[in-house]
Amino acid sequence: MNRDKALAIVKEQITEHRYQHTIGVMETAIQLAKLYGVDEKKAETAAIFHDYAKFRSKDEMEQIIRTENMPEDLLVHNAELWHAPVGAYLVEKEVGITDPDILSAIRYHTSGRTDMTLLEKVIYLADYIEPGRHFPGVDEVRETAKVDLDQALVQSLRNTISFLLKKSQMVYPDTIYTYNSLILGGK
Ligand code: DGI
Ligand code: FE
Ligand code: FE
Ligand code: FE
Repeated sequence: MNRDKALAIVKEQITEHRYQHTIGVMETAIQLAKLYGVDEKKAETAAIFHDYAKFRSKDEMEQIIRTENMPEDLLVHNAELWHAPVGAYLVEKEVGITDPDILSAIRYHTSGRTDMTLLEKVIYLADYIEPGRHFPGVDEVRETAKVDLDQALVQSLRNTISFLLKKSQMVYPDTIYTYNSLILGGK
């Protein structure tokens, strides 16, 4: 889809602040795609739509998770996780994007998964390091992202998992599996 059309569609769904984040993710994802040999157009489209469902109500998201047979374990974990798989579903249904690579990059942009594709990794990382992000440790991940995609992912997962641990929040198993699979892959 044409970039301006895609941006106009997503702008209707999210706040101005989230829209600025989306632009940052788009620009970062294109840079990473160039660097790591990923389809730039797919990276652009996945980035633009990655947070499409961010402002849907919990009720609507829960309904979709149940009726579309998404992993039910999502429902006992943090609701922050829901907008990713629900977003992949709604982007296909409402926007008409059918490319499975793009949809899976949206689906796994929050939790990650084992054996992520390069496009999934690019979107996951772009979401974490786009210029509007100011987490502790993000600058280290930005530097690593220029030289080692997997190592940058490991660092971002480590930061996210320890952030959740410090807040005594649950950690979704797929996030741990993602971390483990990257550590294993690096050996
Ligand atoms: O939607 P964004 O804010 O751009 O970013 P995101 O889709 O990566 O959502 C990250 C949020 O999800 C972050 O505030 C942490 C929260 N979260 C809660 N439980 C988990 C989790 N993130 C991961 N990766 N794993 C969890 O178990
Ligand atoms: Fe998100
Ligand atoms: Fe993320
Ligand atoms: Fe995001």
